[in-house]
Amino acid sequence: MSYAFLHTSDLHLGRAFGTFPEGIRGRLREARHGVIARLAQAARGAGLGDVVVAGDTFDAETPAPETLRHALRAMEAEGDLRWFLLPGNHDSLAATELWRRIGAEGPGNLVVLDSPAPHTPAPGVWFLPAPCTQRRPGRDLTEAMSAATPDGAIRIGIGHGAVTDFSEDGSGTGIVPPDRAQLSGLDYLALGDWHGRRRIGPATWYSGTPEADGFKHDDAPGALVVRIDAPGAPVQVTVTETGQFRWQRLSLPLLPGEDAPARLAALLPPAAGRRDTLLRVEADGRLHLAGRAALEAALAAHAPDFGWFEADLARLRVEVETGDLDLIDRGGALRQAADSLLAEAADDTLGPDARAVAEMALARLYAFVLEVQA
Ligand SMILES: [Mn+2]
Repeated sequence: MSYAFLHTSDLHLGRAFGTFPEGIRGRLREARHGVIARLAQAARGAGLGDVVVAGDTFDAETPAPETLRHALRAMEAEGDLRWFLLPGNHDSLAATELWRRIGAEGPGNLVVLDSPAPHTPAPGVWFLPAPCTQRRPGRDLTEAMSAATPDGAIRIGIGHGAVTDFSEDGSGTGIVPPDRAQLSGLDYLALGDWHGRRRIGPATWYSGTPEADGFKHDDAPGALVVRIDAPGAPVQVTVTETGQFRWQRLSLPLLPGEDAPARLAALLPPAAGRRDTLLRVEADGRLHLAGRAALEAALAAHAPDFGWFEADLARLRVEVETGDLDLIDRGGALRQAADSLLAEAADDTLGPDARAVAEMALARLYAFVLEVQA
């Protein structure tokens, strides 16, 4: 007897991405919906018939009617697969109306694991679900995974929540014991909540979200193909990538005299994937005024390639040589402004914030003058 399935979690369908501009916001939402089809493809590609979503299928307890309906129809369209949904903390059982609608409008190939009672998806195989009863249950719901099953069964725990001391929302200590699989005699424990992929033990994994939603986790998002050859046999877990968008943080340490635009260009991802990349460049170190102006021009030139682009230069200091100010002007109002900004930037009696502002203002003035002269 063997069993295999696709383990995923944290689809967060309907997430609003409210802090992003409208265009990319819509594309990010659409990519989350599209992940249903990509998960189906991943399952089929691995020869699997069952997809288990370990919580947070939906971002909110009351998703927009079209978010819910589109998801249910997309799952229905993958008619050769079965979808098993566990209520997570974002879509907990407290969302009674959501789960009532899913029950009423959901397709026949969708199973809601809304009770901690063991559920058998295949002969000899038992799911031991721990659905979230509310957003913060405040107790270890995975105790239910110790429930008895017939002898010789494959036992698969399905839970959602933080293990020991880390949690996705940073809210403090978790409550799922990291050795839950051992404690409850599980062949595998499928967890959701953490949005990055993470192995907690040989038989315990967070799948992570199949479509990234932030810069926090570096691995390419995917789902887990879980194979159990026999009860008690070591589980085999492989990753299959499912993400559309890449969220990339790029650190750019600089030194005066360096060719900052060339350094930047060498670090940028290949041109082909840029439309589906959200890129955040974080520069630090020091540059001369001319180097900084060149870097800013290069950043502005690359930005439209990307789905979203942000450069953080707050930690990049400016190094000024006397000759640099001659490029602004040899005298007059602009030169006077430049001289006083330079004096302020070097003034030890000022706080670091005030000096940084003076530096940035000087860099702006310099870049502006170059622009006008060009
Ligand atoms: Mn989540």
